Amino acid sequence: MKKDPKGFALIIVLTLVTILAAVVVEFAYTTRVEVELTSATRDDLQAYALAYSGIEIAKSLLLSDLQEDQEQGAKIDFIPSELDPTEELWAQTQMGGFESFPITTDEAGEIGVVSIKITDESSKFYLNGLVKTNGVDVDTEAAEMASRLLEALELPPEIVDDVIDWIDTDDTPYGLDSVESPFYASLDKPYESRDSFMLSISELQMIHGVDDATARKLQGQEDENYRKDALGSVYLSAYPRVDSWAINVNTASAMVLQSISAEMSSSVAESLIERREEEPFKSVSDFTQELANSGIQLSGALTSRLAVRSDVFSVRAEGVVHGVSSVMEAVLKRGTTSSGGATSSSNPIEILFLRVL
Ligand SMILES: [Ca+2]
Ligand SMILES: [Ca+2]
Repeated sequence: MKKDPKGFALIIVLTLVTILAAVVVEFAYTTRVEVELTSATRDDLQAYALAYSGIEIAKSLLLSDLQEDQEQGAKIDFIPSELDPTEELWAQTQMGGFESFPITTDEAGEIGVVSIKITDESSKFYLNGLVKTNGVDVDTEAAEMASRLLEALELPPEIVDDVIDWIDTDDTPYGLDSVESPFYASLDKPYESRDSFMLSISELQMIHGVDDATARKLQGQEDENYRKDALGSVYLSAYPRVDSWAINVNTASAMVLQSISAEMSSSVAESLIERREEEPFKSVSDFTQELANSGIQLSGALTSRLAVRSDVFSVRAEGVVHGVSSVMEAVLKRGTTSSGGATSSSNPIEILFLRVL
């Protein structure tokens, strides 16, 4: 039988069409996946950019607040009472009144939302301050304050020694029961001790003597002011990384105020908070005078740990684009007002820490 060349050609054409169809289907599928991937990447990038702008928004809020305070000649900084939330601009984000900014473009409408929350780190005890910035010397004044804070929280004060060893650069235990690297190396899942300043208070959970319940207490999870995004703790901060740190007595919680003196009972601390809600402390001597009225005298070294302004803040910024979220955390240090009332530095807001979650 003679072969039919037309039939043969048909078979070839049909085969080609089938192959082409398969290629087209594959191509269409790949293209669709790529388009989806591209828009997901685009949303991701935009969310990241929005989160970063959130940090910038926080910087400008803190800066304009500083300028406003300087124009008014104010030497104090405080969280306003709920009756007057317009008093301090930065505190509005803390109170949840001014935290979400929709970002829009002229043509496309809303492209996303950035939310920011600012937390006053100067209201907390500076835990890295247990060790001076040379990484070796223990600040004994700070260690006493930390012990008092732990007592106020009904936690064993020996934890302070373990935190010191976690931070200090040497390998010699500071306390009778505190531990150094060999202990952490001997764990089932061994790790190294930090032997440097903590980046975040959440590191506490890795330290000897701090179990889950203790960590929760130290972070203030039972405290009404606790927010999971507050860089780790209501009472403790890992910043500002300078030896000349101070606690803002106008914003510190009752627990933190109790770290100032052994004679500071919770009731004295509460009365100080009542006093500042009526009228914030205008100066540290205004505060120590009020303490003296309760029969409490402070040493000069302790007094130098107190301030009536805040200069360290943490910021959590979240950008959301089409359900894709990007979160950034930063710690910002604001230029402090010198005694002359002028801002001390040419870079009035400094980023001490920044991380993408
Ligand atoms: Ca040590
Ligand atoms: Ca050490």
